[in-house]
Amino acid sequence: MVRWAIAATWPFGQMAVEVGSRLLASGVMGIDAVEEAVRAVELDPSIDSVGVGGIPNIEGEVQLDAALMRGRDLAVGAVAGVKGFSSPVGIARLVLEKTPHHLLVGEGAERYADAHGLERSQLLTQSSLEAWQKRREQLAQASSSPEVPGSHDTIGVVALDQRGGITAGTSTSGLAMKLPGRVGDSPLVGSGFYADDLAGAAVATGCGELIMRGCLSYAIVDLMRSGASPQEACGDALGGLVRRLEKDLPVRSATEDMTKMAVLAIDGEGNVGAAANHAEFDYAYCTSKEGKLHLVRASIIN
Ligand code: SD4
Repeated sequence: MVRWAIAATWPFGQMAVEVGSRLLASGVMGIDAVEEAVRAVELDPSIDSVGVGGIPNIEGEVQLDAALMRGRDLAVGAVAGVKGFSSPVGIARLVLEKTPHHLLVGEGAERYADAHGLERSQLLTQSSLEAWQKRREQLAQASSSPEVPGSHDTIGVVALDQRGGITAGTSTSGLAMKLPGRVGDSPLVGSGFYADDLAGAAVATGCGELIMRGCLSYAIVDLMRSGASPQEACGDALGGLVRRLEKDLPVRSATEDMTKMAVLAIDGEGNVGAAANHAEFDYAYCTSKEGKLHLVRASIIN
């Protein structure tokens, strides 16, 4: 029997899984393990799509989105469009634990973090500034709206703890060169994340505008509630959205960042599944059964 399990999006999810596995093995609650797992990625300046060193918006400012969901009581804490804090997931945790609300945005979230003694910090690094300058030049040269390569990636973590608790967490700087105030799927319950102890948890990464059209994470958890495995639920939910959108958008075997989507899910037995509409989605996972970190490429949905 699997006592605990954790999975995270993208190769940088390996760091999250390492941190989270240690905590889950020691018996902490899933929400603590997921918060710390997400935070490890947020604080690493070399990861250019999350937290410190994240991709700036079109005006050169880093605006972050993050969330946590506790499957025991479906409680949510989320923040959107937050500037100047290295770990937005920490603010999301405060929202979940200490407010009657679920989502705080922009200045309100920042003032709330100040009031709880979280330190302000500089998010723009030399390399994120240089990447922004380069993208700005590309945009200026292109006649129509160009594809901005390598322009997004969310850390999404799902976990099962030793008490059977299921948690989901996300954090991202969102799309490169987004308009100030643009919010993606990552802090939106049901779109970028969902967790229910009675069914499982899911997180999404990719183009938030498309992910939210399908409320993808909720759709996946709902399929698991009806008996689908995480793998079946991810494939069916993402496949359904792709079928729904494909006559208007190039979402099948997507090659452009603005049409790429990927999802990752876990159930109450620690089974993990994933799906993507492109061939580049890797995810990391570890369970108590083997105690070994795996990095796996998700198969592309057909
Ligand atoms: C967003 N879904 O803000 C996020 C970005 C992302 O892989 O995950 N990209 O739309």
